[in-house]
Amino acid sequence: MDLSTSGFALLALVAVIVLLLIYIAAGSGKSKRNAILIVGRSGTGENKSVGKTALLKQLKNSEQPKYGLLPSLVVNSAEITVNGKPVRVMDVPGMVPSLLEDLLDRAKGIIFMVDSSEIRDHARRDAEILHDVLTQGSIMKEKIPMLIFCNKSDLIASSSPDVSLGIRDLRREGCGDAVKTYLERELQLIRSSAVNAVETAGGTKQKQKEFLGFEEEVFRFEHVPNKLTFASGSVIKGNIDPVQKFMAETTA
Ligand SMILES: Nc1nc2c(ncn2[C@@H]2O[C@H](COP(=O)(O)OP(=O)(O)OP(=O)(O)O)[C@@H](O)[C@H]2O)c(=O)[nH]1
Ligand SMILES: [Mg+2]
Repeated sequence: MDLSTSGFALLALVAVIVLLLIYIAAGSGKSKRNAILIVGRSGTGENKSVGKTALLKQLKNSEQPKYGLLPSLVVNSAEITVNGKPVRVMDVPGMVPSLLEDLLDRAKGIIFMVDSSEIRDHARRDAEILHDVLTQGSIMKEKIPMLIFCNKSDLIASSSPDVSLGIRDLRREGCGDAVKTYLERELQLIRSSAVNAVETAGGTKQKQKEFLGFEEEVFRFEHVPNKLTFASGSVIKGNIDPVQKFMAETTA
């Protein structure tokens, strides 16, 4: 091999390495959906939070800490084995909503938790967070699946009628009907005020945000393109089968 040939070979090798590095860098920059997020409101004072950290602990160790739980201020993350495969699960603290926006890019699936025993008092806050998540551009466009998990079924009184919404017995109607009805009503109201606020502020809709449902129709969950599943359970009672089913389906 003369000098010019070996020089050329060296140059080609350097070019290949550079291209390889660029390819790797570009790949690592892409959003990688590799985690299941647990999302939902936090509580203050008398009001209890929905149970996200409790759920993560249940998934990880099948038990709850002896001395209860404090509100989380950081993201709790754990690797859970689902069908023999490791799955990253992240519990996003309700007290720090700013953490949610970036993490949504990592979501392969979302477990949205509500406290079904307190849905009547907290449906507005629950729905605000749900609205933020569902209208985030990529979550809607990529149709990221979501489980709406109505926790604390152990605390629901046997009859909690709400005549104005046609709810006769929250315990019997459960997550599928009663909680869905509360959230739909609030999402409809939030949706209207969100459009009004944006239009007043600048005349154009926010970037990255999608409109929830159809503009001419009263909001229904059926209008959302994502696959939404509603299920009830109780972390404290170890009744989290719907969560495990959702995780298995989402990561299959
Ligand atoms: N009765 C009952 N209590 C529950 C259940 N799940 C969680 N809890 C309790 O609800 C409280 C709040 O639970 P956390 O897991 O700390 O709530 P969180 O959603 O992580 O709240 P933040 O970290 O503040 O966002 C704790 O006292 C839990 O023990 C349940 O199924 N039933
Ligand atoms: Mg927590």
